Amino acid sequence: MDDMKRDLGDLALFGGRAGFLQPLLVGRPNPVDRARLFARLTWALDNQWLTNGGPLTQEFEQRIAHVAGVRNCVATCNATVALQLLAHAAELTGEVIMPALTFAATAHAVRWLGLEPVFCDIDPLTGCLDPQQVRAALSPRTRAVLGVHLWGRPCDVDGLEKLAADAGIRLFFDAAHAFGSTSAGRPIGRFGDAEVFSFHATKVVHSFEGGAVVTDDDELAHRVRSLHNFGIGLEGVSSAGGTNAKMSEASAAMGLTSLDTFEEVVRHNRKNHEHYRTELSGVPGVTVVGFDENEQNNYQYLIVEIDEEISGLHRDLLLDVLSAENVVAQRYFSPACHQLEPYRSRRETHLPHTERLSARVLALPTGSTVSREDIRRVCDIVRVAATHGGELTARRRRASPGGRWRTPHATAGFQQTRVG
Ligand code: T4K
Repeated sequence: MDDMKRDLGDLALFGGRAGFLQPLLVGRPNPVDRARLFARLTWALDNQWLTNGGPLTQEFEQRIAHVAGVRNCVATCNATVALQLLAHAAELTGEVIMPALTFAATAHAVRWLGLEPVFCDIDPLTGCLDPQQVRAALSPRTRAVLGVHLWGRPCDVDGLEKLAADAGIRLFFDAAHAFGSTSAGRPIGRFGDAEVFSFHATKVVHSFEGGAVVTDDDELAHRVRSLHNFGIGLEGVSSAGGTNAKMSEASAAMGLTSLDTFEEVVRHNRKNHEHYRTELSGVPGVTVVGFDENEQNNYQYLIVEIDEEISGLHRDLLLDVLSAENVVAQRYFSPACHQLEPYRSRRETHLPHTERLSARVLALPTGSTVSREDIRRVCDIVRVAATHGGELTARRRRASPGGRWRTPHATAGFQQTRVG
């Protein structure tokens, strides 16, 4: 008998054999060439310069700046702190307008500094900030707009740049997802006053943990560089002081090694995206979120949108179905930030487009460790669940009347514990 799933009874949720023996996770780090990584680490150890702007970090910064098409790159220990450095460097006070459909880090970074995130609705077609909605959200306290290139899809950068210029406010982009993406053929990294990349382990290029501020504003870059190193080098008295947000040479060694295979990883991700589209075409109520074919994208997130009205299947129930099969999907991003504490109880905010999309999206596994066969199996599961969505929902309701679908933390139990 083959392993194809054809009916509800084949699903692990209803007693069938799990589709995967080993967990298949969203966010698995893309493997790197270990010999190259170890050679770089050995070189750093021999060089006896392990952090504080060492040669590997400088090389990493140059290569990132090159891809982003900018003059300046300051590598940092993560993207969250990079966003904070920018806010400090720009001496922001008051309100920062941003989308709610993003990872909590975008909002938390700003709030941690005593600034007020003001959540604004998105363009339902791109999932990114809608300049018209931003205009409506401007107040006398607005000092900046922080756009997010969601899943690597670019914001309306021209619309936001015009708005920021008209309003006389700063414009920054959280480009955590968008390394290597373009907008109208121009690389992400050069828009607004500055942009921030993440090189977290789950990202298309990673340095274990890491981030970077990229900008063509030399003065801003100088301030960020000083602030990320305790404020050393800032002329006069800076109200911001400074912090320690430097990238280490070990992280830079990983970042450089990861960059070496960046194009290969993107090619693999792109193929994965095509496989998902082919496998899921015609499955009722399931749409693979697409990318503009005329632009470059890193395809690091594979997002599906589940329309419950068509499939009879709620996104959260699909998450449970997949979890029972050992497929760990992620709700990127749900709840949206304005539905999360500490924001929810501070200000009542209704963002209809954000709420609608947030309730429907699910990230499925991709990356260079995910094969075509893995995708075929994941899509079998999704197909069975969506084509029998109504019946599946009814069976689940009977099994747990009034129950919530969601498993509390999808990754719990999938980390390895090292002993000895
Ligand atoms: N802005 C935006 C728009 C962002 O998406 C992020 C981060 C940031 C800013 C802040 O960037 P950093 O300060 O982190 O540089 C993960 C990542 O930790 C986070 O970096 C990322 N965005 C976010 C979208 O995803 P969680 O809470 O989902 O992490 P976790 O531990 O549940 O892992 C996610 C998946 O990856 C799981 O399936 C497990 C898998 N995984 C994870 C790690 C760390 C692995 O297989 N191996 C690993 O080493 O946030």
